[in-house]
Amino acid sequence: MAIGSKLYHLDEVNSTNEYAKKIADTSPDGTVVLAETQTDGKGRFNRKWYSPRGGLYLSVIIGHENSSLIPILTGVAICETFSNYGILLGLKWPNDVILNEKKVAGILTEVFDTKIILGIGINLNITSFPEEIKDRATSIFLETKKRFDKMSIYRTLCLELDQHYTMLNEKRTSEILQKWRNYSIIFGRNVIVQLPDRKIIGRAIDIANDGALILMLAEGKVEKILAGECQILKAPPGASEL
Ligand code: BT5
Repeated sequence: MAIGSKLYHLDEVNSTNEYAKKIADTSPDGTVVLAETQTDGKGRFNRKWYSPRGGLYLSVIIGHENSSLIPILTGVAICETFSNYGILLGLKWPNDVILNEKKVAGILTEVFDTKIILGIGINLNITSFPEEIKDRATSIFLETKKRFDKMSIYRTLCLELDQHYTMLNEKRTSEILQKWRNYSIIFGRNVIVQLPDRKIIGRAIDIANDGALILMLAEGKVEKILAGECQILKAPPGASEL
């Protein structure tokens, strides 16, 4: 079933991902939960996602497949959605969508029973951010001074998600990865990656077929990172921020 052919459009909810989990086993794949605002929007690792009115918050219920490329194809679908409106977004591994060096959208994929719950938060018409995140977060409105029709963006996003999900099912992963590379803002930049047990510093050089980040380390060794948290370093390696 096409993504978005069944839609639960809520005014307020704790988290669209949580709501989607409740209806997952009785809903067809492609079902979307969309909310105007979330009272307990979630980021990764139990972090909070600031979700005032004006943003676009949705979760898609999808059949469980190899999930590692879902965040990758979702990032591409978000970028392609906005390029239809003349806005060039960028991608930072693994799940950040960036506009003018700040985070404008985030992706949270959760495996739930036999399904994947794909959560997407896009800061669309948000006019301000709390003090704690205002240096790192921005909205489409703040950067372009234009307000966009939420449902029109939503419909374009569903089409893009559907198209890229079909590509994944048809095993056209190299096309998805190539698009991701084209939108990436991290290649050639020095990054610090937080792993559960340590930090790695290196230069981001590519993403692998499974969506892993490939880093070139100072010693010349190449390291593949399957999951982690990546921050772009402004100072050169060896400087104090490290
Ligand atoms: C993410 O987490 O980027 C995933 C965000 C997914 C949100 C969607 S909304 C619909 C669905 N339902 C949910 O409950 N969640 C999903 P992470 O990489 O952990 O980023 C979270 C961090 O980004 C926070 O710790 C803050 O520092 C920052 N942050 C919080 N709210 C933000 C916002 N609206 N825009 C930009 N940055 C934000």
